[in-house]
Amino acid sequence: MSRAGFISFVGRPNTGKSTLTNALVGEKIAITSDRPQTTRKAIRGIRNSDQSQLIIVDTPGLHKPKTLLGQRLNDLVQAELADMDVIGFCCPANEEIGPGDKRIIEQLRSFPKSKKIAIVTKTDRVGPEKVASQLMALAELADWEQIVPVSAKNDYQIDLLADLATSMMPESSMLYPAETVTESSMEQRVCEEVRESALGRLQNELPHSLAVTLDEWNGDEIHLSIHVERDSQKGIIIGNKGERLSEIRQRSQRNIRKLTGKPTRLTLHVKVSKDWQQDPKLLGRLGF
Ligand SMILES: Nc1nc2c(ncn2[C@@H]2O[C@H](COP(=O)(O)OP(=O)(O)OP(=O)(O)O)[C@@H](O)[C@H]2O)c(=O)[nH]1
Ligand SMILES: [Mg+2]
Repeated sequence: MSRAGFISFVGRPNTGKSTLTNALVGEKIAITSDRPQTTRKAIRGIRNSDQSQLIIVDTPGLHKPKTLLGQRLNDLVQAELADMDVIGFCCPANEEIGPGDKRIIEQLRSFPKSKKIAIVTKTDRVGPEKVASQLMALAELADWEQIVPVSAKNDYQIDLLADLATSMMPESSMLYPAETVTESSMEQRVCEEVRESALGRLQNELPHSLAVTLDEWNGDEIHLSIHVERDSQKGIIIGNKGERLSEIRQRSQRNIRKLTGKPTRLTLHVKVSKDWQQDPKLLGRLGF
């Protein structure tokens, strides 16, 4: 009998949830960056094998919300967790466990039906003693079924984590067609590629202010809008003589061509959607 079911990764922003999701799926289905709050949707990735299907739900990092968007992202995570077979709490090896982590662990008690495991991420960033002390510190905080150290960067214990999670799944026939890797549409993935390229080139608070929407997809031509919150941010994205926008376009175009397998051409527009993170109407229009 085959096994299939759902595991969701939760944790503070920037703890490596999306990178781990990609490593388990074996393909980039979620964007990643060193800016917190990179993920803004629950993204489903699927790891397929002959006898099992592991559906991985990558979620936005949980944090104290400062905006209506932040509040909606937190609510979205809570809603996702209700249906999980397993919840994997992610905590990086190279950061002290703090109040933010403890608050999330506390919240996990509201989901008694899901099995809980703790995952220590980014073990390549520290020595073995620090990994061991992180494992012990986590063990004190909750009654985990398992605690697993991994490094997505070095492919350390990724297969082991997959086997372990699969063994915790119910017996079930396959839930998706065998070759499916994600539920995200090509349109969503294209928008996310543009946002990832932009995130990599910005500093401070601006990353939070970005959203990307698709205006038109016509054969090999794709037109997208990068939304910012204020007029002053428009200039920053465009850069001196349009240099930054041109870099963002080139980099995302390269990544999108890998996705489509075609000589796709991007056109990017920068738009001001005033204070969209706080505006219920604009949030709705941008898909939140
Ligand atoms: N060295 C190292 N860095 C990692 C590893 N996993 C993730 N990172 C880095 O950590 C940063 C955050 O990774 P993400 O996967 O985007 O983190 P996240 O938890 O999804 O973040 P949010 O979506 O903002 O909640 C990125 O710069 C990654 O490259 C790892 O195993 N080793
Ligand atoms: Mg993420």
